Amino acid sequence: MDELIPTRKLDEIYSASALNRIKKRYENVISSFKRQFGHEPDVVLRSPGRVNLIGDHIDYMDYSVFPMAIEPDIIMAYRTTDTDTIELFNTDPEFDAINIDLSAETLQIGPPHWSNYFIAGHIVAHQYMTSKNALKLTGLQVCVDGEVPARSGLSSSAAFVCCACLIVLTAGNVSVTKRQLTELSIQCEKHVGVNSGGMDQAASVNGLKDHALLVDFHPINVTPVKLPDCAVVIAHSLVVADKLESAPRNYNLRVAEDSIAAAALAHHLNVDVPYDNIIGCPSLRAVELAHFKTPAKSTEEQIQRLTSMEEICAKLFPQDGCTDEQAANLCGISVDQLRATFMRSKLEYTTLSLYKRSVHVYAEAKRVLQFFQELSTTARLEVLGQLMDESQESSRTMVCNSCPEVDQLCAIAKEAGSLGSRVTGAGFGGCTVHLLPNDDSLVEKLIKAFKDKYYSVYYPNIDKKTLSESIIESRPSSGTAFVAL
Ligand code: NG1
Repeated sequence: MDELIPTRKLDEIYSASALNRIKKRYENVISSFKRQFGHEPDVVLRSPGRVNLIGDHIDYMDYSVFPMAIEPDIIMAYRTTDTDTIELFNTDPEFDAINIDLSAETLQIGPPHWSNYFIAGHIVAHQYMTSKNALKLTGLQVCVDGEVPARSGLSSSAAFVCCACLIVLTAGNVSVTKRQLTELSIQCEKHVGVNSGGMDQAASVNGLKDHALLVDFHPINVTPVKLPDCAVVIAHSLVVADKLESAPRNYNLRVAEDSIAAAALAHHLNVDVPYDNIIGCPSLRAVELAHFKTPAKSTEEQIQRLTSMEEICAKLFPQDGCTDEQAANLCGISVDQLRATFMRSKLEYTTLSLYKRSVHVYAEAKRVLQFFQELSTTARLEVLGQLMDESQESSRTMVCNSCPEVDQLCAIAKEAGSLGSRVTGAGFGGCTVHLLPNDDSLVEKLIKAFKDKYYSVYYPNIDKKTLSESIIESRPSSGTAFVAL
């Protein structure tokens, strides 16, 4: 992670079979840039989306996750100008062009608009440059071209903020390592309003061809692990999960519930934990570390510890949820303190699901370890698939971030021979991920089953383009890079 963001040629980034199409895509980005701004861009760069193989809704509790970068990515081409404006343009007409005024002292996130993700990258890069006394902000002309489906759980937003942050830094003559860009881009989405963990940005920046990535947090670290001979197929449920709009009842609520569960556990176990997670509260991992005092000596011991944390949660928390009064009581604080500490962003709920969420976190953290252990030893696809299926069951029943359409896609996939099928990323709709042996006929059978039993049944009027973009077979791709054309 300590090398500078690389410059790569197209054939180092994309698979051979995609190259012809990709070359046309880049030609289109350059000609769109010329049409819009009257000249060529100075620099072209890209950052990929990601699919998470296993380990969801645990990164913000500091537990390791297992994503891989995918080929669909966001490309940005830019040129610096001596104006006080960022001129943002998107090749997709659904996203209207916009000029952002740079003359104000600091940029502010505005009402919901795609450009907010650029502004978030700009704010974070600007703060970093100020801290390094490297302040040289310029005007920018930027053309964006995205192939990561938005609001689908494949991290289009992370790919976007990684590109935006890198543009502002590079235009200001600041070079960054992969580690620095990972750490900076993790801060971006908080500005837009989602208290996100760091999985997506870590995967986007550090992606490596043919490798999945074990991402650890606190401190952040990425260990590439070669995937065995297998196929990974992604299918979009086409249920659009608007993470920002639904954050108070979905994503941000999960972060708050886990944080409250951590504080309650710390109180119960009589341990001190730092209040330093993404919302300034304790993490469930910090409680585990404080409870066991010394690091586990082996994966087996770590797995046992996680099992015993699960058992403690199951005894401590009521299974049908807690009122604010019960939660405050469990944490040993008043209801006012509970709200002031854990509910600084707006939340919508009837009861707090401390039991379900905390048991999921410890169980899913365990599955990630088992997945990693299996991959690093015998790499049996059936075992990996089984862990993915168990993860899906936990999403469905404990995190409650699956939905009937996602369940349906997983059931169709299992019937068609998938070894493991689950919702990926934040969920609440979005994409599913499926593991198969590397066998073209099996992959074709699966894709046909999705088309016949899902898309043509639930979306009979689906157009060809949407259908082809909804099913992605992707090898692990490389991460953020400047592109040598
Ligand atoms: P996606 O699927 O990109 O919305 C979100 C978070 C991750 C992680 C997953 C759930 C952001 C940018 N990303 O991913 O950090 O928490 O949900 O595992 O919010």
